[in-house]
Amino acid sequence: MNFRSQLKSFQDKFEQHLLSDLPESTRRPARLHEAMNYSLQAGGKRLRPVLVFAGHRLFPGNLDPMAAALAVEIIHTYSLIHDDLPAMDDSDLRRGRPACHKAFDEATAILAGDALIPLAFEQLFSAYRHSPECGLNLVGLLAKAAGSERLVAGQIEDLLAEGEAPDADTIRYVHANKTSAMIEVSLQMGFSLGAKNGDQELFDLVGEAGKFLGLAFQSIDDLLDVTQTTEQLGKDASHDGDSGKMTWISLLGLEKAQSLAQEYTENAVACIEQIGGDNQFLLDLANHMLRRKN
Ligand code: GRG
Repeated sequence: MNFRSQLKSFQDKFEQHLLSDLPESTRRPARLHEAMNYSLQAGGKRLRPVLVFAGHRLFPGNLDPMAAALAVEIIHTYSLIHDDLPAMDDSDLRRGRPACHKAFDEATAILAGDALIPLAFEQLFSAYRHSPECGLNLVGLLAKAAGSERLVAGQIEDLLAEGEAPDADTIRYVHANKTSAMIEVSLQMGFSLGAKNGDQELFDLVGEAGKFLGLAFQSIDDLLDVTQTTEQLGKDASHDGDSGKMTWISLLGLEKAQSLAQEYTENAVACIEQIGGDNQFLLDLANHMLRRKN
């Protein structure tokens, strides 16, 4: 299967499970489940689930990575819902449609995000309870990546830096945590469900690949914010400049920010080559991410 067909096949399989494995919108309290499903089923690139599958594919094992893929996308979706709130990034548009707090209301959006967090861990519990050592390991990895020293750390430093003069240390910290944390852990969770689960050196290398992929992804996200339209992005364009965000572009300018994205991708590719295994899909994905337009 070529890269594009494989990517589509991963995305399609994931969408099917998202429809069948999660609480239905009609289940009481319906407004809450409706809001959770509204945001979860709004499409999106499903990059993090694809990374779980790609991480698993490196050295495949017997455990199904689907629940891990659902768990990371559920956490990612909660973070988007909360990020869009007026108290944070104040965005009206997400994944090509009104943000959750616009389609419902702020209180419902906060609660939908809140309810998604335990739902992610419940997925891991249900799917991997018969392999408790592996299941607990995944719970720990995801909890740490989503916690106060990674995802939430990146988010608060990003908010605190708004309007400040850009500096490289802050930008790197924010990107490494707000963006790379979830990308890293997606690859590592997939890898941990595979045959080389106990290999610490490989696990660290997989994390390193994820870190660079995340740094590249965020640099490109910042470039797209200034080069693409709202329609192309499915979220508000020129948002970073409007809200005084610290980005590589504000520090280095467009051209240098573009070279940095290229450099991070090359670093990711070097790690992925060193990992070995069935790494062709992940290599292709790294290059695909560099060329993305939304
Ligand atoms: C609220 C704790 C908390 C964290 C929010 C996700 C996030 C952190 C902020 C959103 C803004 C942003 C630029 C985050 C960096 C990560 C990122 C680029 C998220 C968007 O991910 P995509 O492009 O979105 O993969 P889709 O919709 O395709 O899933």
